[in-house]
Amino acid sequence: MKKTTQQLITIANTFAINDKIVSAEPFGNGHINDTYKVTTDKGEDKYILQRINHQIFTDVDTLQKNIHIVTTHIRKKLEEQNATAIDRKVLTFFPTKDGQLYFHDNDSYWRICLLIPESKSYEEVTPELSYEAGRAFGDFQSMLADIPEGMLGDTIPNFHNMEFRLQQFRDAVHADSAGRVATIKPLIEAIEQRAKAMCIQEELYREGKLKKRVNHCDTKVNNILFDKSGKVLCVIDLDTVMPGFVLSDIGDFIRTGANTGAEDDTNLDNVGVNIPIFEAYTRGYMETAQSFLTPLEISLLPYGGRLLTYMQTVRFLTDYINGDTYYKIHYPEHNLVRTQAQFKLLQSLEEHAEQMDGFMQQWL
Ligand code: ADP
Ligand code: GN1
Ligand code: MG
Repeated sequence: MKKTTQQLITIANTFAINDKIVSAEPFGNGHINDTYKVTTDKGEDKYILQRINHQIFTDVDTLQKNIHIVTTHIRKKLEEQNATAIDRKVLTFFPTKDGQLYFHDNDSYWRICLLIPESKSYEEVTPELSYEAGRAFGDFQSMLADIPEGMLGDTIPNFHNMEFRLQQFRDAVHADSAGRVATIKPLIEAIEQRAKAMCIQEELYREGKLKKRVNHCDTKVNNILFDKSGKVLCVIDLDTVMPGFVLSDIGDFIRTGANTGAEDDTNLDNVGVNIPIFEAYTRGYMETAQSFLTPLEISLLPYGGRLLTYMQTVRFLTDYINGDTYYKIHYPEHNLVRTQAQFKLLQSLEEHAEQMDGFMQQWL
């Protein structure tokens, strides 16, 4: 249910913050949660209020506990490194006045954190920003590497499990609940042709050759905050931090940051891989992640870009087939447009596979 500004203000004031909130307005470009910037009576834009999408994150308790563990863990690491301005480098969440990690108002779940001032998220990056992002996500993974196994729950089970995503896709095609399957046969075929080659992570895992690590699992370029000088401040959007395969995190960045077009570009001529962005990200990432990656993981990093782009093609098309029940859409065919743009990017990544795979040789 949509909330009035007054209702949002009342919700924000249920949290244990030392400020009086007087206004709230929509903020950012996420596809999942509802994000608001809230302002205090002193005129400061000081907090981010979010309604958690509990149709998608059905276990809000596990979700908020994960975020609490992850942010506390990173804060401790930063303190040990004597880092300065820690509140700009890790998200700071506030409990409710009665000590809960979130607030439930009968129809929705809410949380509040500090808005990181003078920060910026990008939909498009330069090679310089990409290099910084690579370093930041490598750092992020290495800071979380010592979280004991079993401590974090799966906020969305099988989130980046390609076999599972294909199963959901095939179920959707079979049910054809929105009557759209007949119009998208070539896309369905293109997905099926690649299905086996895109499930090698799950196979390698079963063979004991690939292990799980704590990943961010949504390393879209707009989930990083930069400062004015182009240095990374903070990794945000921690809903999906959970154990998974390491390729997820480089993959989603290549998918979003190293795309010459937009995720939902209507002009497919705009869409393709931006090699300098890929190379800059990889260089930054290898600087902070090389110490914990295995040679197999290193050699597969560009495959991660193809995999996550393929996975997103499958997920957008599945949602289109299901009648648009998952992602927020801005017009009726939006999920189909997103699918076509992702598929075009996938084809471009495939054309450049040899070159991108070859780039990893310097670390092998
Ligand atoms: P979603 O899950 O819907 O993508 P995000 O948590 O990524 O939601 O937030 C959406 C956008 O809001 C981000 O891309 C970023 O621009 C902005 N944002 C979120 N948290 C903060 C914060 N603490 N400080 C500044 N900006 C933020
Ligand atoms: C969603 O929340 P947001 O917009 O950062 C999605 C990701 C997709 C992405 C596609 C929980 O991310 O997995 O890759 O959209 N998050 C969830 O843009 O499904
Ligand atoms: Mg986001």
